[in-house]
Amino acid sequence: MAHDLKKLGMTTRNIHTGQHPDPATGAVAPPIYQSSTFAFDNCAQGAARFAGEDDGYIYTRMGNPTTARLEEAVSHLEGGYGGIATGSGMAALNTIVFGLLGKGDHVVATSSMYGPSRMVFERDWSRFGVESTFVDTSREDLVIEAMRPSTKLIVVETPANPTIVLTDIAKVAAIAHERGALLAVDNTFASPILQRPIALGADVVYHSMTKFINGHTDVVGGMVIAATEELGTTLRKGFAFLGGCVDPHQAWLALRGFKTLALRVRACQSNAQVVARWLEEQPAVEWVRYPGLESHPQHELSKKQMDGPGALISFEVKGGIEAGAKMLDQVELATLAVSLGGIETLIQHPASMTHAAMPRDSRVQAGITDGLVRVSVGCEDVDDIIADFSSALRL
Ligand code: LCS
Repeated sequence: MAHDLKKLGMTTRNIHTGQHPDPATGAVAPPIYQSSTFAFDNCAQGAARFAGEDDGYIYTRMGNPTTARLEEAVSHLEGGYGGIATGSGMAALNTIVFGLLGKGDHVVATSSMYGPSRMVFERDWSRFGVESTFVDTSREDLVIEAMRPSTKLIVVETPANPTIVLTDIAKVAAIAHERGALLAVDNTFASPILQRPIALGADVVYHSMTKFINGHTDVVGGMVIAATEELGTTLRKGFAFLGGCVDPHQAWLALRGFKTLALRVRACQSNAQVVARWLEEQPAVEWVRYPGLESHPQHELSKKQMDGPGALISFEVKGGIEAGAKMLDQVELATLAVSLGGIETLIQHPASMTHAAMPRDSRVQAGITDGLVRVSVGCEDVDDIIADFSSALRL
């Protein structure tokens, strides 16, 4: 089945990948292998597994049958060699850095990315000799200027959190490869339903699975997908020692959520398009950034690189942060909470929340203004979302 799936549509593939009946019992829903360790038939078999000569399971930090289904499913949609499920999106990013970089290596990354993803380079990986430069990766001239002979990795988040700025993946992949570097893309905001970076030239894709992949605001997890077997093997070796594995029950929940990824993403996206257009017409709103609007500076790139503009919108209420905070305090249907990509509408203020750990100067330079509000549009009836925002803006 897995072989033929590649020829089918995205929704069909999403529903069926990783979902084969359990070979032992025929169970249609996958079993949860809630076991930390797996018995060997004899010493020779145990030794063969440790030597990589036998594919069987050893220990859940290294691999688990429930988790493997999720890894197979996500990497299938991403078009990658194999997935590595991690305990969080941060663990996914750190698995990549831990597996690929060392002292003296340099990273070029998107200046407007999830705050902790940036801060872990500036505050933590720098202590281990990994250097980093953050630039607006939507500008190829700035990416080229930032490259050094020691640059081993470019990390791009597109659409970026929370500015919704897009980076041209194919162009940045070419810049990386011409200079002997690799490209990693955070595909959390788009999900593989809307964007498949490996097909555009990325070497590694990663996710906060906490978001669209799981989609129900009840799991924290991450995923790393390598484009090639060689890279996948290197990353998995590092991952086994870094130790950021996901619990099998969490993996099972994420796999259950994943089955409806295409349905959820398209439903959230169609609401987001309506909400973004409505926001743009409101006199109380200063500006709106959403790739599905003609006013987005990279509207054309979104059509070229993505199969849809997604469900994340950023905007600013006239009157800056005070006016924005007033709106956030007044919403009733939308939930004032960080995170995104669930079936419910979430709204938050990055400068004081998700990106608060970044120094203000870096935030402003990255385009994360004090008044920016980010909304992750959910699957509710769109008229109800608009009614909620309308009354919150009026109060
Ligand atoms: N990458 C992106 C684009 C993210 O938005 C996040 C989390 C991460 C990686 C890290 O994933 P985690 O470890 O949380 O699973 N973004 C969050 C946000 O915008 N609000 O709360 C978390």
